[in-house]
Amino acid sequence: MVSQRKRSVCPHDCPSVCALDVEVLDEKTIGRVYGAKSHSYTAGVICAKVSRYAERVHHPDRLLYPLKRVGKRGVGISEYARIGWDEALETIAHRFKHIADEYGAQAIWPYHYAGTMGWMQRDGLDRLRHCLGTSRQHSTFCITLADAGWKAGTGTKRGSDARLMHKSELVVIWGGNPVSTQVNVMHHVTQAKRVSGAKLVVIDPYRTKTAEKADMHLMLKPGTDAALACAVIHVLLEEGLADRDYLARHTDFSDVTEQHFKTRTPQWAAEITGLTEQEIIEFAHLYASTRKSFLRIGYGFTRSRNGSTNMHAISCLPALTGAWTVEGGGALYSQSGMYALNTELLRALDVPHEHTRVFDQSRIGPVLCGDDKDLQDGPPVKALFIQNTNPAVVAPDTNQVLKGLAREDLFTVVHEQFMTDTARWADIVLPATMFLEHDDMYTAGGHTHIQLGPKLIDVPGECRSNHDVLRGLFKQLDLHHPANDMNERELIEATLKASELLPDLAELEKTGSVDCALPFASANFKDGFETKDKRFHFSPDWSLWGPNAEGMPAIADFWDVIDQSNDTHPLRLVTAPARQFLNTSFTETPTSVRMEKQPYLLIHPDDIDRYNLIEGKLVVLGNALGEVLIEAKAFDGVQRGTVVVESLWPNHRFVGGIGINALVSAEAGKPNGGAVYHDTAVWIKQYAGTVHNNVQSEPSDE
Ligand SMILES: Nc1nc2c(c(=O)[nH]1)N[C@H]1C(S)=C(S)[C@@H](COP(=O)(O)OP(=O)(O)OC[C@H]3O[C@@H](n4cnc5c(=O)[nH]c(N)nc54)[C@H](O)[C@@H]3O)O[C@H]1N2
Ligand SMILES: Nc1nc2c(c(=O)[nH]1)N[C@H]1C(S)=C(S)[C@@H](COP(=O)(O)OP(=O)(O)OC[C@H]3O[C@@H](n4cnc5c(=O)[nH]c(N)nc54)[C@H](O)[C@@H]3O)O[C@H]1N2
Ligand code: SF4
Ligand SMILES: [Mo]
Repeated sequence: MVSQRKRSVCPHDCPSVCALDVEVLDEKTIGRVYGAKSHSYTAGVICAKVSRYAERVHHPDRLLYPLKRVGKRGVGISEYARIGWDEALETIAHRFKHIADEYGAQAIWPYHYAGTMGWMQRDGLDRLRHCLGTSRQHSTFCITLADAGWKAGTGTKRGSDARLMHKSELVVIWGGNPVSTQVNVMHHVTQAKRVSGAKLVVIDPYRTKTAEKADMHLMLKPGTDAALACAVIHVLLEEGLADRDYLARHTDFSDVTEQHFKTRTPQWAAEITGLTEQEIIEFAHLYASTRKSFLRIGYGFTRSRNGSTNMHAISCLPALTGAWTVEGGGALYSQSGMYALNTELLRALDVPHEHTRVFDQSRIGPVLCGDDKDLQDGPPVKALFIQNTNPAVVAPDTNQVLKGLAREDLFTVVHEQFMTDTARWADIVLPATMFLEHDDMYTAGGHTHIQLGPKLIDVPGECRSNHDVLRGLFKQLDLHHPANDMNERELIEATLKASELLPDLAELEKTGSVDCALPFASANFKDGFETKDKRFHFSPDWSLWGPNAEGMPAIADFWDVIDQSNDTHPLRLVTAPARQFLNTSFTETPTSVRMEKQPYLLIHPDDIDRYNLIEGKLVVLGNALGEVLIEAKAFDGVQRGTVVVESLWPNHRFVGGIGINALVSAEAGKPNGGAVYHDTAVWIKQYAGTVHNNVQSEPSDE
């Protein structure tokens, strides 16, 4: 076979959802991966880690056969023996039936997240939950706090088309680090600079690679963004820079709102954010200088106990200047709410399921450890069935998670591509296909296309797709659902057919990608927001967006419920994404690991002196939840009192064997839950032990 370029889609959990051109060398092998030039959002740009995907697909450590554990829990591949699929599925079905008989099916918890964003492979697990009557999952790792905050004002989850950024005169990247986390945004920022002479503002607690490119970097304290937003609103109102007409016609702005913002002065915000009054006023003036201001909003500032309120306060800004009314103006958090995909068949929503309990995904530690409140008077969890996620590393409160996974009476199945920190605890490990080895369909957060990712190469070893594993398991459990009579393609076809306003499979297949963008007037809410009164809400009804709205501010405001630093815990920790990893994916590929080297703590040089630390040596970070050993690196791109660890390194990459989420609380953000990854107060001290080499040798990285 002659090498060919074939169209695909990046399956990873990244808003860019890039259209890919994959070099297919033969039936089994890929070469380099490129961004599709013809795609209007991807525009030929993708991140480096995915361009070298051959390292991941053809990795020597890929799981290729079903395994059963014959040795110790938590250790790794040496403790497993190869088995056949029949034995694997029979064992799982047998144990599930046994557990369901003894404790009820709700003692089984199918657990998943977004290791792949393909609808077929990611969301099919709901069918098992619904048809077997197991416990369900409230997914709270990522978007929950942000969603509630954005919807509180706008009533929906969509925003301005990022492809209009070339018309913007000001781009504000707020709480995101797209150079690392969604590189395509930077392509559109470059267009804005070139075509419209745009200025770039970045708002982030540390000098990220994105902040290095900014005309203005506001380096505020983590969790304080709402104070900055409120002070900007104050300046605009006080100095006559607000679009009063827009406020009157399109929002719920009132005298009470006006009085509220009178008290939110730059001086007030300076104290909370650690910025100077001058910086805040300068930013307010810049924001007011043009309506062609594009807010590209990330997740960073929402991963705090007050995360939803931070998002809501920031989402107020375009209403102040009327930026929504012009092309190149407005804001984008995510477009994912604009696709009217009908998932009833895929997720077996037709099967009654409301009676079963729902666990908070981020509270897997307390759930497995038997927390009464989490268990909701139901049986303990006796079995886990995990797809597309690595909770031993990514979930909050690692000590609790590992304690739970270590339970001798817990039966754990992990369906994975690699022997992750989570898979090491499993009784049965199943080998999973990668995106180039199965069919799937993708929608996006950063743009407006629906895309098809077809199977391009042969399946290695005995890997099976999530969909196929579910089909096999249903059979063994004597369960039936029409979705299991279909292969992925048939299920995609049926799903599209049942969805309004979306193309059919034949149309999708023609180019691999169909743009579902709304006309400008709808996209920028000129014909109304999706609230009841069609107005943007400065005073949201938080109870619409989650059950725990008590105490949330009545009008956009800084909500002081974060884990503030104090005398015993003087530092605030941010656990931002590392550039060469994607969550824990790519922590197995040699080039990514080589480039990231090892876990580091970024800390201000003055704090190194203040806490008598030695740069380049191990320090201990700790709080009531745990302790983490990590090497300190002096870095002046951060305020004193803030420290940053770029993640998500596997636990075994830390000298103490436990990673950064050991310090992150499993407390649920309000009003609807949500993990608080960047909201942690810690103490620090020099490590007195003798271990200095932080990189453990692992065969996978040689
Ligand atoms: N400290 C800290 N913790 C965080 C974050 C942070 O910023 N800081 N970020 C949080 C966020 S935003 C998120 S979304 C979560 C993400 O956490 P995860 O969803 O756990 O992370 P991923 O690495 O994206 O994917 C997990 C696994 O899915 C597997 N996988 C991929 N495709 C397939 C497939 O088709 N089938 C099967 N069976 N498996 C597959 C991959 O091999 C990978 O090991 O982490 C959260 N944790
Ligand atoms: N390379 C790489 N790319 C990724 C990922 C990855 O792990 N690595 N993860 C993927 C996933 S699942 C997601 S959800 C997205 C997330 O991507 P982003 O939207 O970029 O969000 P975060 O991961 O939360 O963090 C981004 C930035 O927010 C900053 N931040 C933290 N706290 C605050 C705060 O209180 N205020 C402000 N203003 N900023 C704050 C952090 O310092 C960081 O630079 O990226 C995706 N892309
Ligand atoms: S930027 Fe995001 S969507 Fe694009 S290739 Fe990289 S990880 Fe995938
Ligand atoms: Mo995420």
